[in-house]
Amino acid sequence: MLKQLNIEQIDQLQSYIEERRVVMNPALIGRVSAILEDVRMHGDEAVLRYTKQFDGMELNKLRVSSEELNAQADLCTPEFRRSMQQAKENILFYHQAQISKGYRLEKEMGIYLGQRVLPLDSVGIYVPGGSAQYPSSVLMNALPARLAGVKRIVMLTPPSKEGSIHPNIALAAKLVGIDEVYKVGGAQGIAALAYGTQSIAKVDKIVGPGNVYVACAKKLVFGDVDIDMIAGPSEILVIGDEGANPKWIAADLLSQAEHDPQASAVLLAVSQNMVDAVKQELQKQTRCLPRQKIIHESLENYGLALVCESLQQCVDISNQIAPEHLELMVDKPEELLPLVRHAGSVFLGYATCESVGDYFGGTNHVLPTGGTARFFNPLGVDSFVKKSSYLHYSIEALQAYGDSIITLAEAEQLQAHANAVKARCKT
Ligand code: HSO
Ligand code: ZN
Repeated sequence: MLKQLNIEQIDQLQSYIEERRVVMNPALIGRVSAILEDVRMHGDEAVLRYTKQFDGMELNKLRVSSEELNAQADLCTPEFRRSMQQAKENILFYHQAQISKGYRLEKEMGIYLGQRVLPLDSVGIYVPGGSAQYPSSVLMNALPARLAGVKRIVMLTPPSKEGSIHPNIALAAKLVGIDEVYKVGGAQGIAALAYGTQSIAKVDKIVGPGNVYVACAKKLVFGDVDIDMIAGPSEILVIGDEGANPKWIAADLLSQAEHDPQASAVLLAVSQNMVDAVKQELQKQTRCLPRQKIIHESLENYGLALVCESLQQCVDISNQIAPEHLELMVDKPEELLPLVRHAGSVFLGYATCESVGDYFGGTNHVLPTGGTARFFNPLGVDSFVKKSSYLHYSIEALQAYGDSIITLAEAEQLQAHANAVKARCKT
């Protein structure tokens, strides 16, 4: 199930990963644009019409009442509630350190200048429906926004078959203090967030994963609002040394393969024995897994193994791939970490399986995929702020430096710019 490549095929490995980036063909773009335009023109009426057409739900209002939210959240088990609470604390602990305050610099003659960091006013979190209900993602998206100081955080999620919202999602919303929740999904939901309707006020930024329609809609509304990123299928790359347990490596590869038939699981090892042992384990463990159909497909498509000459070479290859998640299943992970240049999030040592980070450890699980860890960041507090600069010159300072400003303005033949300085500098 794990295809084995040799070192000469490394370019192939990279294209395997990159070909999984979400592709938007003209037909898809056409369909999604039509929905966006319809919602922009007709508001709630269009949203309700699409909800009937795509979700088979005839709703008369989109907003989830607080009674309904509470009632759904009350259906959760106490264990789930407690675990979510612990995860929330760890996520807050990690992200608190990301809060930045801006800066102010002072110079001679009363000159000062600086940058302020300001929260976005409003953010919409999209939560997909269907089988992939991830309450953990609600925490990962909303908590950094809260820490950034965003006042209005709203949640959109398609109605379930019963016309309600999933209890675990309701509990997650309550835990992060979201009370504005709407039963809307798909491109129509993204349009409502971007342009506003009679019942949903528009937001400044839309975050959260979704199907291809949602991804395409987010791409198309970018510019009218900000978006987080276009999330591709999950990826794990494990670097294992001789001391790593093949059972654990296999378990971790499977943990991401089970997400999606397009998910990718890559093993870089330093011996053929390790690759063979992991392959055996994969077969054994997959037999007992409920999502084995998805796993078979994803390992068939994007399950790869490679034997390298050294750990250094493993890291070099990993840097070329820029995986979303990188596990360093090695004896001295801190020695390898400084060599890692491109990875969304790195998991250090034998015990730290990716699941720790997916749910609990505190680092964010919204990460760049498809090789985009070369230039994109994990979601964080920074994703929910914008910056604004300021500058102050005293008249004395302007008179001291006015000539230089006038020279630069006149070089660009912008006389009015020069005059604005001259008017103040005349004695
Ligand atoms: N590994 C996923 C995050 C997730 N895992 C959510 C479980 N639930 C995205 O990288
Ligand atoms: Zn996961």
